[in-house]
Amino acid sequence: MYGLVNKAIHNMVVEKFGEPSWNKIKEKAGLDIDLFLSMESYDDAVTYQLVGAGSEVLDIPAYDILVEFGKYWVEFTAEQGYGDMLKMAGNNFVEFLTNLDNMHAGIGYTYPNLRPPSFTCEVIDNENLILQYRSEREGLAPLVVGLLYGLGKRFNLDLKIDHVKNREQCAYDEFLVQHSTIQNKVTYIESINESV
Ligand code: 1MF
Repeated sequence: MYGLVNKAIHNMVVEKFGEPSWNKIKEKAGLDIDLFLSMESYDDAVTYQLVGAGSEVLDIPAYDILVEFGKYWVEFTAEQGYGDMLKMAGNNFVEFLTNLDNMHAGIGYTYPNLRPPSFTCEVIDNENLILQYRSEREGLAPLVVGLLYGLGKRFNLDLKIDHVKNREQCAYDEFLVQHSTIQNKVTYIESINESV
């Protein structure tokens, strides 16, 4: 995977747990790398090693690390030069998910080492959709769950995610996603207005 991914893991760990934790994780993962270069290709094993070592050092299930990382990725890339690209990909959740393959195709055009996953988004009704996720890489469905939560935050949505099919059974993962606008903010502002 492009170094940008490992760099994001590095940033997340340092931000949330501090530099000493990162150094322990790097050591446990057996990585002799000072800094990841965003545009360089690294073996996927590096990323899996980081997640595995992170799980041991921080005593957090690998599943949870992947979910947290998915959430983090959406904000990290928005701040690290991909903000315009993310804006172009869609003004709302459904539009964004529908455009993901096009977005990856755009990056892959310039950076041919990209091995993007593929997503199909089928709208059921206003608040429900089915997302299919296909990838060359194994074990990253929890990362997709986190990416969805990250997008939920970006678009101010409350999400309920059911993992309804997995690639062990049928070669791809499928998620049933219920998305509804978070009303709390408005209610809060109204209650302020009422009390003045
Ligand atoms: O093959 C890859 O290296 C790769 C890296 C990241 C493929 C995909 C991605 C992005 N994807 C990560 C999960 C992959 C899971 C899998 O392979 O099964 C997340 C996709 C995504 C989903 C929801 C919302 C946002 C998402 O991503 C936004 C995004 C995607 C790719 C990039 C940035 C933001 C990106 C940009 C440049 C890259 C690599 C990825 O490479 C560079 C970096 C700097 C200079 C040159 C190339």
